Amino acid sequence: MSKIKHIQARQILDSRGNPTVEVDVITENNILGRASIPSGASKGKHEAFELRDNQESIFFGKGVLKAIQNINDIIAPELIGKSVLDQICVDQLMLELDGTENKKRLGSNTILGISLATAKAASNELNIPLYKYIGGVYTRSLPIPLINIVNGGKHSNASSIVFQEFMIVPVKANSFTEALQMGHKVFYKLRSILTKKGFSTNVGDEGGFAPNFNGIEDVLDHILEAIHMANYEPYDQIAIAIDCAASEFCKNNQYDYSEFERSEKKTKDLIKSREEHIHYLSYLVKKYPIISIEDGIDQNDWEGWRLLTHEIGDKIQLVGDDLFVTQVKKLNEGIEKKVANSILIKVNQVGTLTETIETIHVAKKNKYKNIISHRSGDTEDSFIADLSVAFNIEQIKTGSLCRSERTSKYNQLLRIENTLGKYSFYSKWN
Ligand code: 2PG
Ligand code: MG
Repeated sequence: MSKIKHIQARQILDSRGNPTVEVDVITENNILGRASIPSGASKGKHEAFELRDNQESIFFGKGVLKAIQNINDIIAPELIGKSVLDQICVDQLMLELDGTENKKRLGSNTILGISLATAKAASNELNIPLYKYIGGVYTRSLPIPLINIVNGGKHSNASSIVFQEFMIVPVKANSFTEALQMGHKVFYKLRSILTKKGFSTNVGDEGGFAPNFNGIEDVLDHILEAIHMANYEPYDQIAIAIDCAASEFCKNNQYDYSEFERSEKKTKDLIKSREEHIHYLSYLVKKYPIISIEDGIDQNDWEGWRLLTHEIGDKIQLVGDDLFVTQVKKLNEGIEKKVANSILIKVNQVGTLTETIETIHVAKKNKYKNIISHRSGDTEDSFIADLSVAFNIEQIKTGSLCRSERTSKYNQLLRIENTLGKYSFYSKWN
C-alpha cells in the first residue's frame, strides 16, 4: 500500500530562474509526494555537493539533468517497492548508493529531492499534515520569523553593503499571524522612507530592499527609523538580526568591508583585522537593538569565532551557518570548541531529511538554538515551514514579505496556525 510505485524527476526553475531538481514520489495507491530543491549563492565550503551539468552552453552550466538521470537510472530502481513510511531506510539506502562523504557521486540535490518527496508522500498516504507526520502528536508551536528587510553582499548587485542580510524580529507578538502583521508594517514604513528619500525600492534575491545605502550603520539607522515610524519599541517589540556572511569577505583572517563596493570608492582602508572586525560587531550590538548575528566570522576562522563568542556570546544569539553547514560533525566541533550558541538549519547543506533531524536533535541536546532556513535561490516548496513546526523550533528565516518563493513558507505557517487554532503556541524569544 504505502510502497513506492514510481519516482519521476524533472528539471524546473528556481527563484533566480536557474534549473533545479523536482521529484515526484508516487505510491501504489497513486498518492503523490512532490519536492523541489533550493540553492544558495553564498555557500559554505563544507556543504554537501550540489550536482550541476557544467555544460556552459545550456543554462550557463547550471542544468541538473545529470541529477535527474541519477534518479531515474541509479536511485529509482533501488527504491521501487520500499515503503514511503520508512524514511530512515530510504535515506540510508541513498547514502549507501552514493558512498561518498559529501554526496559527490549522486549529488545532494538529487538525494534530497527524493528524501523530501518521500516524507510528503508518506504524510499524504496517511492523510495527516506533514508537520505532524514528521514531528508527532506534540507539534503545536509556530516559529518567530526573522524577516528579511535589506539585502546586501552576494544577494544584491545594486547595494554595496558588505553584510548579506538585515532582518527584523517581532519578538513580542502574540501569534505568528500578528508577527507577520508587525513585520509588514515595518517593511512598508521602510519602503515609504526610502521612496521619500529617492532611494530605489527594488528588491534583492530574498525580497529585501537593496538600495545603495551609505554603509552598514546607514542601513541600521533606516531600519530603526522604520520601527519607530511603525510605532514599535525597538528591541522590546521589534529587534534586529543580521547575517554578515563573513566567509564572503574574509581572506587570511582579514575582513574586507569593501568586498562588495560597486563604485570607485573601493579602498583598502576598509580592510579590518579579525580583532577590529569583532570590535565593530560588538560596537554595533551596543548601539543598535541587534539580538542575533549569523556568520559574524569566517567559516574557517575558529579563533575568530572563539573571540566573538567570548565577547558577545552571552548577550546575543550567535548563529553558525557556513560554520556548521547543518552537519553533526561540524556542530560537534563547534560545541567542543564552545563557539557560537545557535545553528542555522538548511536541508540542502546536508542532503537528507534524516541527517537534518539528527543535527536538530544534537543542537537541542547541547542547548544550541535551531533556526530553520531557506536558501537565496528557492522554490514554491514550503517543506521547511512544516519542518519548523514539526520540532517546535523557535525561529525561521525565510526572506522578506514579498516574492512567492518566500511567502509560500509564511503562508503555510499561517495555514498551520489557523488549523491548530487555540492549541497553537507562538514561540518566545529565549
Ligand atoms: C544564508 C543564505 C540564506 P544562501 O547565508 O543564510 O539566507 O544565503 O542561500 O545564498 O547561502
Ligand atoms: Mg547565512
